[in-house]
Order: sequence, then structure tokens, then C-alpha cells
Amino acid sequence: MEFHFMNAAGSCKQLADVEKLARSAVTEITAGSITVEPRPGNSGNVFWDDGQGASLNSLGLPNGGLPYYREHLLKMAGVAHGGHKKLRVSIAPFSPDEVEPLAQLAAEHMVDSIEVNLSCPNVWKGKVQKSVVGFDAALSAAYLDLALKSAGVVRPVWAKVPPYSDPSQLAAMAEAVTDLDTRYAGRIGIVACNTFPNGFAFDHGPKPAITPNCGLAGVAGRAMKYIALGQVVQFRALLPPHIPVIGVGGIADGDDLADMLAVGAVGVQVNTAYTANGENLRVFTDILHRYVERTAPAVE
Ligand code: RRO
Repeated sequence: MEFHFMNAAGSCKQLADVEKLARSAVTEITAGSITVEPRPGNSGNVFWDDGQGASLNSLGLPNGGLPYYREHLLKMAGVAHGGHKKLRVSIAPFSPDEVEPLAQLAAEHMVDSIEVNLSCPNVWKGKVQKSVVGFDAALSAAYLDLALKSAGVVRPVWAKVPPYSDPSQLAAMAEAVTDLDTRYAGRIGIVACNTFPNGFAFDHGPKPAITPNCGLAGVAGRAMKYIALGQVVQFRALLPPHIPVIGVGGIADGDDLADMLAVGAVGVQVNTAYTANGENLRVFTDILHRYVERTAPAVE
């Protein structure tokens, strides 16, 4: 199967971000997540890393919405393709009727694959937190079905799922995806997993590390590595072999990539290691380099 090596959505929102990632070692650039309406995102400290590879974020889905991507998405795809990378767009619909316009936008602008974000933990209306769609397999299947219908006949659709602590919820999602696969002929895959909802940290003092929502934020990076590996192991055991799984969570060096591939992932997404290192593109090169050093036979 094709090897997928990319940034995770969240670190690429605008044309300039695609232009930058087009010069990196990724095979594929993930842009988004994008919503129907433009969103300013949260304010204050919205990303924090603990200096040991773990992070918290509450970005709050900042993005330019349909107006920005109608204007810039074709150029984003052209820039990615010019750098010999695929362009994946992560869409974040807030209701079933938002799936079609977002998926169609991607389909009409040379985007190579669509990721349906079923798992953003950071959407609040005042003090009320929006529930995470990916914990409801039936509702997730409805979103994915609409995305597959709107995405054009050949374009793959990936479900970005939350980390499941209840194995029966994970099994229900695996079953829903397997069922969709029988109807959409090998066009669906799983990206496991998004951040763990509602973590909290102090920033070496009395204040929460993250400003919005009393400091509650998605947990990522090193803190997620063993959870993400476990999610991939479980999905691999439940899914037919041809349905691909991409692993996300704590990929920061060649060993992490090797571990993800060893449990059956077809590739990885990287976020904390990239963001916490000032979005230095070397992170991607170093991961691949160390992976090759670790796995390649010695040349005499
Ligand atoms: O924007 C965010 O706050 C965000 C999103 Br959409 C997501 O999918 N996962 C995450 O940790 N943060």
C-alpha cells in the first residue's frame, strides 16, 4: 500500500503554509480543518508543549471557511502538486448538511483526498462543549456517507476518529467503516487518532497552560503515543486488511514511525513535533532519516 507521511491538520491553514510544507519531506500535505463559516479560533494561549514531547491545544478551529478556500484551494493544490505532494483537506462539518458543501469544495479543486474530522474536542458555545461526533458510530457513518457521495467517484475519504477508551465504541466505528467500504469500493480509510479531549496542565505556575475553556484542551504528542498505537492495533484487528489506517499520536522520531508501521499503519501524521519545534521542516526529514537508519540493512 502507498506510504503516507504528512503533517496533521491544524498546522496548515493557509496558502503560505502549503507553500512551506511543499518544500518538506512529507508525501502529502494536510490542510484544515475547514468549516463552512470562517472562524477566528480561540484567543490567548492556545498551544502549549511541556518540553518533553507532549502538548495541549485549544485552537478552536481557526480557518477562513468556504470564502477563503473557494479563492485559494486550487492554488494550494497546485503548489502541493508542484512539490510532488498530494493535498488532503480536512473538513469539519458541524451538522450533516454541512458535509456536502465542504466535500464538494475539495472535489472541485483538485484535492487528492478528504479527511472528515469527526473528533475535534475544542468546540464550545459559551460554557457548553459540543459533543464529539466520532463517539457516535451511526452519526459518523451518516457524515462519511455524505462525504463519499459528494467527493467524486475516485477520491478517498478518511475518517479522523477520536481516541476510544471504550473498545465497543471503537468496534462500532470499525463496523460502520467496513459497511461503507462495501458500498464505496475501497475508498475509505481511518486516521487514528485525534487528541484526547479535555486534558489540563499548569504552565509551571498557578495559571492554566491553556487560556480558553478553563484550560481544558486536547492532549497530543508523546502523551498519546501508546494510546494511538493501541487504537491502530485494535482497528487493524477488526478491519479487513485492505482498509488502510494512518496512525497519529507522538510521532517524533524514526522509532515512533517504525512502531506505527509495525502495528499495521500505512503511514503517519505529525503535529506536536512540528509545532513545538517552531514548525521547522527538518522534523520531517529527521524522522525519515532516523527511520531509514534504523531499518535499512548496512551497506558494505
Ligand atoms: O482546532 C482545534 O482546536 C483542534 C481540532 Br479542529 C482538532 O481536530 N483537534 C485538536 O486537537 N484541535
